[in-house]
Amino acid sequence: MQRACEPIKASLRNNRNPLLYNSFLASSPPFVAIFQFMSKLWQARFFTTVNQLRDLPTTTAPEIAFAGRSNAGKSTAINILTNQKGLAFASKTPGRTQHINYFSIGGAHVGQHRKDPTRIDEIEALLVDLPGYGYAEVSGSAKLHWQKLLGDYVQRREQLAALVLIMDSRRPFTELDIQMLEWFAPTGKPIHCILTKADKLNRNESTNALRQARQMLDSYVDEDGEGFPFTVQLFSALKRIGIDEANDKIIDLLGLTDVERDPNAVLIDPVDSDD
Ligand SMILES: Nc1nc2c(ncn2[C@@H]2O[C@H](COP(=O)(O)OP(=O)(O)OP(=O)(O)O)[C@@H](O)[C@H]2O)c(=O)[nH]1
Ligand SMILES: [Mg+2]
Repeated sequence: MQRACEPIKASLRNNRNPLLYNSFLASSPPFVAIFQFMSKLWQARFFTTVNQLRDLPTTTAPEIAFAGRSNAGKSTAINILTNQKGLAFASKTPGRTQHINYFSIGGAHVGQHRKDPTRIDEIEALLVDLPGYGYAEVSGSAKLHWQKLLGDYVQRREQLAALVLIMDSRRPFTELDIQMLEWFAPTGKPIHCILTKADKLNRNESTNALRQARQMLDSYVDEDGEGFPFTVQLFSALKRIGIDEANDKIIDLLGLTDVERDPNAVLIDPVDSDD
């Protein structure tokens, strides 16, 4: 079985379409038993986009939101983690993600019928790409609208299992990042900080950035002197640093079980550097 499938497998790989490739594996049960390699996050597909809290989906599956300053690399991180180049719209122009974009995991026959409707009751988890904050050129009223929307969303959304706070490793914990952290901390839910663009730092700078971030997070304690469930890691979409660590953390925070990964799986090309 393994040998018979090899030419088809190779041709699908050459197509560089992980969905097609995965669908082939999914449709070949004996094969799957031999090669189970993709992350569950690779199953992500666009679900919906919303602009007002009242339009948030009525799904009950746990969701994890990617928050951070505009241009920090949220959309890029989603693309790398889902291994889909164009899933979340990443761009050199700050302020590109202006709506709340939802991507679903589960509820679809991965890649087999790309356009088949997602079965809402079968969705296992959702990834949420939030609009970036701190983008200077947004008008005052639009800024207020987004700030209120983000604050209300992270504080009130019950389905939100955890927050991924994406920060540029060269300038983490800006005033608005701290505001986001302090909005969410009282919920008692975990925050996983991802220090992106680590390719811009040398080894020493990376070590320092991580240590300082840990110190910053450890400085938060509740009224009983207990720390918060905050974690941090380095990440680079460009050099593929920290991708497995982020994947495993997100899978865990969403309560999913990942499949074993194959080191030969087809990966999307690295992103363009922004500067
Ligand atoms: N060097 C480097 N550049 C990166 C990395 N991640 C993202 N970028 C670049 O940073 C720019 C912004 O990335 P996005 O993912 O669009 O940022 P965003 O946080 O979604 O921005 P908004 O949608 O405006 O909130 C793009 O040019 C990316 O290619 C990285 O790890 N290293
Ligand atoms: Mg974006």
